[in-house]
Amino acid sequence: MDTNKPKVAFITGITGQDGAYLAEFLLKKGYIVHGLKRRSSLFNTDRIDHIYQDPHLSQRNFILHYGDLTDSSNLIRIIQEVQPDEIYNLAAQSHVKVSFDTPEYTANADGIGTLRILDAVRLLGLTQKTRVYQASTSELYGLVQAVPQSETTPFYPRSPYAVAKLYGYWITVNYREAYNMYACNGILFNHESPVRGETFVTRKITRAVAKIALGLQDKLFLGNLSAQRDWGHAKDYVEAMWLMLQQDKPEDFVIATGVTTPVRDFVRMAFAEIGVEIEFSGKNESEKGVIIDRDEEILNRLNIPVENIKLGQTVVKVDPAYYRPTEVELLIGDSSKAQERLGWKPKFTLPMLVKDMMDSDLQLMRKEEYLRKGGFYTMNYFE
Ligand code: NDP
Ligand code: GDR
Repeated sequence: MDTNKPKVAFITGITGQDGAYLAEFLLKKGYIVHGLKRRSSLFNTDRIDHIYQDPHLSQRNFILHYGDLTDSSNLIRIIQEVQPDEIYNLAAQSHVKVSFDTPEYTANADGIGTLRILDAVRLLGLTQKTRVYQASTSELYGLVQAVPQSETTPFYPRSPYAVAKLYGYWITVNYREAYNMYACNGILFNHESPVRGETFVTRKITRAVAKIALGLQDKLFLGNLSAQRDWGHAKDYVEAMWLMLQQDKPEDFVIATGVTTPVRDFVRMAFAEIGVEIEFSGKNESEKGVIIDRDEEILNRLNIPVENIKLGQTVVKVDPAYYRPTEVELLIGDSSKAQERLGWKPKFTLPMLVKDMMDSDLQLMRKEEYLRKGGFYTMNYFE
């Protein structure tokens, strides 16, 4: 192999949280990055606009292709054209709650979609050239069998999403064993960032806290506050994906921080970032979070009007509409194999992650506040 030639990567799910961080990471390493993007009636490239390159440039190292994980011929054509050294299969219907509403589509995209990628590599005779990373998940563990969860902990998926990902996991193992492919699963625990999808719980919380601070919202409705998650930062986790494809032999790895936290405490931490203390009382559906203290020095420093933070105000309520028919109550990962073999360890702690997300959402909501105040916020195109 010509060692001076830049490596070529193909990322599915490039418009998502991880796709965006990974694309940036690989470009910095000198890769030529190709990405799969779905056609959408509105622009869906917000997260990668900063690295977008004009297609009219004669030389580009960042190239997007229209496609979909449910479309085999499209995937085969792109992979044939791109001849990637590495494929990162990150595309998925990734919302656990939504998978209960769209189980068949989720199985198609997340389960069979993985097969389509692996089989395209096989059909094109690329098994000895192209390495494949599969975005597997801690949701595979589901109903707690043992903690902390490691590569040897039995799976017990608890949602159509997790069941689809279970297929993706095993078909990756099977193609590795059957066709001697370099294919591996990263069993990643929850990872978040300022560009996390807005309907996942952490981002829903940081956006709402920022809006409450600026008087743009008065309450946040959540589901199960007792669920515990092992939350890391996406920036750290995409590095682990890359490391998994740089080894002598393909293996599966758990990527996690080893610290677990209830949703309720994430809420407390997000409010603490703006100098607000929350107390929770009540149980299950009647549980609520009330402001019991505020630090005016922090509020002033952040330029948050004190009158927006009312002592005794209920800011968090439970809405059972956000409960899942079957829930995953406790996730805590043991990433010692990755630490030993890949030399990977997370740089971000949970407090650092919460601060990063809160800083970013406060800035974002200030923009929204400015637009609202200026009368630019709602434009009715149809009047
Ligand atoms: P996101 O939901 O942010 O991104 C998902 C990406 O997949 C988007 O680019 C989306 O496109 C694309 N996509 C969805 N359906 C299809 C389809 N049918 N064909 C092609 N593209 C599609 O997810 P994350 O970045 O957070 O996660 C990346 C991967 O890692 C996912 O597979 C997820 O299941 C898995 N994972 C995530 C974890 C996490 O905590 N973030 C933990 C463990 C695993 P569009 O922008 O058009 O919607
Ligand atoms: P998860 O993430 O299901 O773990 O899947 P999510 O942030 O959606 O939920 C985490 C926990 O919070 C509870 N919860 C709520 N969740 C959402 N979305 N909205 C709420 O209002 C709410 N209230 C409480 C949930 O019940 C759950 O227990 C994520 C996704 O990124 C998957 O793709 C990935 O595989 C796993 O993480 C690891």
